[in-house]
Amino acid sequence: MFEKILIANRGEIALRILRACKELGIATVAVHSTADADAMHVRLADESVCIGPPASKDSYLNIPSLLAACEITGADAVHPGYGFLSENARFAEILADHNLKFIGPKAEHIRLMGDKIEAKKTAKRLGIPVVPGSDGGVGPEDDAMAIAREIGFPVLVKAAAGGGGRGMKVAQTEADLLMALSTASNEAKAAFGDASVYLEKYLTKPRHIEIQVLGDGRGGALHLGERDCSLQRRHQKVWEEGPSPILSPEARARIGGVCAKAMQDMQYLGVGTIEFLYEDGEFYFIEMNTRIQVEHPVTEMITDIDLVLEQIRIAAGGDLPCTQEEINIIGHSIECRINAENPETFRPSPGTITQYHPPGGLGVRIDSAVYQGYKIPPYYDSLVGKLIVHGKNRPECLMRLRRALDEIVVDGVETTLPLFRALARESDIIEGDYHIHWLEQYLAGKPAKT
Ligand code: MV4
Repeated sequence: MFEKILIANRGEIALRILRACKELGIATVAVHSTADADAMHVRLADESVCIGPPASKDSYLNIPSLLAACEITGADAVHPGYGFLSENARFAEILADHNLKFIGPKAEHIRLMGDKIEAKKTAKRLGIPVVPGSDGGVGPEDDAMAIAREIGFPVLVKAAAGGGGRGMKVAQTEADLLMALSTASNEAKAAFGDASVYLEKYLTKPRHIEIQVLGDGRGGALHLGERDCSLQRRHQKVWEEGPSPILSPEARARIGGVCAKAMQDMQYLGVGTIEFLYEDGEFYFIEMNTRIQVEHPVTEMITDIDLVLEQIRIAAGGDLPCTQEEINIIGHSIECRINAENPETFRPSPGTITQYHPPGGLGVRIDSAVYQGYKIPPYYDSLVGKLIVHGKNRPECLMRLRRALDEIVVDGVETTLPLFRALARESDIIEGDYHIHWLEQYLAGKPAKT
């Protein structure tokens, strides 16, 4: 097992990783920018190193500074959390070159899944159902119109280097196709330095359902059920839950089995998430994330498996925690991402938290790194914390969610709490009847107060 882990992240996920290290008896090194000197992860770690000025590119993304921090503290492994360097294959390789373990998948798998065209080809080869589309990129030499007609309109133009919704364009009809291709390609070139695009059948009202997987890197792999992350705004997840309100145990076992088998075949190492669109009873692969995700607690609550702890054990060469048969989905869990933003305009609201009272009681979990008097800096994401609730079934989970949302106090900054208090009382949400465009439509129908 590792002796000392450097946590190359900040905020709630740095604290989450710290907790797993404590349980495993592993010493911790926090790194921080000058803006985060008073952060909770710095206070709770065994040691801390300042790695640069506030801008992420000069601190949390600064590889030479991170290597120096490992060197001076004697850390033997690095946990990247999510965001920042978590899906940077080069970083994983550089750590290996310096005899440091990257707590994450093999560099080749991070790189493979970072290229959306290659990821989709791999998924298809491994037997994962994909969205009908062009087999690979569509270049100037290809007859894009013929491919699009074959797929059937509407079609979606996606960037190979994209993900998270950037560089996507819908072509409703043939007349839109050439414009959609050039716009998407130009945007992709500007944003990622890679103009490659591909075509897919555009699914109009799907749900976003993702499967959590865990692999030992030696051909052993499990699936841990799904999370329904359909409630998003501008490609930012807002509310995540598991199990999905609309999936049968048979459908779960079937798609989960396909994903676990695929991870066994590629000898995947560590945690991963296989993202699908789900429409009319069918799953369509869109991408795979090779990191621990923000919404991982939903899966932890319904499986009672500590994903971050298992991630660390597996990176150190350990075995999977159990067999597939030993994984049971227990009850229901919902996570709300509480952001320091205006709940109507979503404008960031950094500043000092003047009053803070986290909710408690049976089935209520808060993953957060804030405290009363903490000043949320303006340089990073606006996540104040995650409220995760669990119940023996969805109605009980919703009941506890409403109770916890009424109890929590976060004063001094604007937060998205009023949005969640409203969502938890909406009939479509209570019935589980929503899709990937539901939240934006709901917000559009509720004009901001003047
Ligand atoms: C799609 C799609 C419809 N059809 N692909 C958006 C982000 C990226 N991960 C994939 N995305 C989509 N891909 C096809 N073929 C609709 C979306 C999409 C979306 C997906 C998941 C959650 C929210 C979304 C919001 C808008 C569009």
